[in-house]
Amino acid sequence: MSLPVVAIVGAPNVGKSTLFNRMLGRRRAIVSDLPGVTRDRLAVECDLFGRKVTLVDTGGMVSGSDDDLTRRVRDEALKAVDEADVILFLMDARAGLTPLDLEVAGVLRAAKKPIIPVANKVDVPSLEGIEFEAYRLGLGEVVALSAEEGRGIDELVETVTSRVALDVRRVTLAFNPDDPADRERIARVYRHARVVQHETRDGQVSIVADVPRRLLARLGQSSHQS
Ligand SMILES: Nc1nc2c(ncn2[C@@H]2O[C@H](COP(=O)(O)OP(=O)(O)O)[C@@H](O)[C@H]2O)c(=O)[nH]1
Ligand SMILES: [Mg+2]
Repeated sequence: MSLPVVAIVGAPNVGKSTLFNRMLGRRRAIVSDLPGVTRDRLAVECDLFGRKVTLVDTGGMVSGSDDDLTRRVRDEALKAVDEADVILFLMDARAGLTPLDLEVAGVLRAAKKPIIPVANKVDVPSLEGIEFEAYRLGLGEVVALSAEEGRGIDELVETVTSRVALDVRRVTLAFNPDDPADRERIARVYRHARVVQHETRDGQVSIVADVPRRLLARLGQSSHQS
């Protein structure tokens, strides 16, 4: 659970599951023309240009009256804000801003988490510029892409990795390789951090690494900041 969590949030049918699959590079989430077909929140470990994250597709069942729908979408956004380190706020650029988008934006704006507004369904160059409406939300630079056609995905991944990187600390870690608990910690560092330098001296292992903040706490006393 120590990987940074990147959650895809937004109103039904904006293309969250399509983007999720596209970022994973394989068909995992259930995508359908029918709104509300994704039954569960899906969380999958995902390698974004060498940076491992947990990617979350949100948006479970959405049915019932408009009031129910608004409540469910708001609940999903709140959950995502709670769990995620970075939030991809997806909108359908071709539909323009909808009341549901505004609802989600309201929830996200209150959160002190990095938000990347994304305008989806910009399938062809002639549609470029259609994302500008999303700038009205005042959530910062909008990434335009087409999850279905695979346009703009690399740019999005770059933006995500730069935001995730904000939550990384460069630390020097000292371990005793004779201690099984320390050996487990070393393995954890290699799994979840970017190792910059590894030295063994006087029977001690010294590792300089960019470590996600949330992992730091779990490495215990053998870590200290450089
Ligand atoms: N034209 C177009 N359609 C898309 C794009 N991304 C998703 N869709 C379609 O939008 C519908 C809803 O997609 P889905 O991923 O299930 O949306 P979700 O409810 O937000 O998870 C499906 O019919 C998708 O094929 C896109 O980039 N362009
Ligand atoms: Mg879905």
